[in-house]
Amino acid sequence: MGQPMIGLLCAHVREKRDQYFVYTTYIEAVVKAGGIPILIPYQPKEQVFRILAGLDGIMLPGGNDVDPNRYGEYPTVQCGDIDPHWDELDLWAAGFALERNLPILAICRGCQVLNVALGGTLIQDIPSQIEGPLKHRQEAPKWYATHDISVQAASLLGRIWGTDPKRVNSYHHQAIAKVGHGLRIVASAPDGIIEAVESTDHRFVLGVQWHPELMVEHYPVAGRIFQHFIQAAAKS
Ligand SMILES: [Mn+2]
Repeated sequence: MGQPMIGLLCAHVREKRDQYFVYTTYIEAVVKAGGIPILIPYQPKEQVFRILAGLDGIMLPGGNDVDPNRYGEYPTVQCGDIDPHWDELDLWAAGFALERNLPILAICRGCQVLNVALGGTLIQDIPSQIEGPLKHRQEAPKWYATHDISVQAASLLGRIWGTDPKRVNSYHHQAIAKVGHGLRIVASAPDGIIEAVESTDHRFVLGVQWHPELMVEHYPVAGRIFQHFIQAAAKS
């Protein structure tokens, strides 16, 4: 069994930066866990599928807001930047991986994309839509864990992360509202915000709302997410 090849979907904000990119922290976390990262930029769908057909798992990284039109809503005034091509790329990849039962690790925006790919909806802006929210867009250092999550014991995440209250970092103003088909909530913040979901129908489909790739240097538990993901991909 060789090292698994992991597709990382490139960010793309055409209006702001004329580039496709994946932050180094995601790439380094995959490499450190024993995976081979393959960066995938926007291009015609058949070509994206052809690349994905040779891979063992995909990672959906963090980033912009998903276009609310993708889940049947118009953008509210608090909705942030959206990029239609980036949404297309991520949703194509998520759909492909779900159909082929390829392991998916979905982080922050990725977790939201995964939910939308399965017919779920999003809270477009936590501070204006939720009563008494915590600060989910922290201004502490990026690696620093600021709010607790409670994790379901009998779950993939429970086995990886443990169920003792463990803090996570938080860089999101959106979150899952209606949970997508075949997903279940496996972690929540004290204010009720959904912090992780996983598929009940797949080998390894995990979405986390925090950023474990930014925590790995300081919190060993964060690295376990990548190790388990890479182990699952190695069996593809
Ligand atoms: Mn949070």
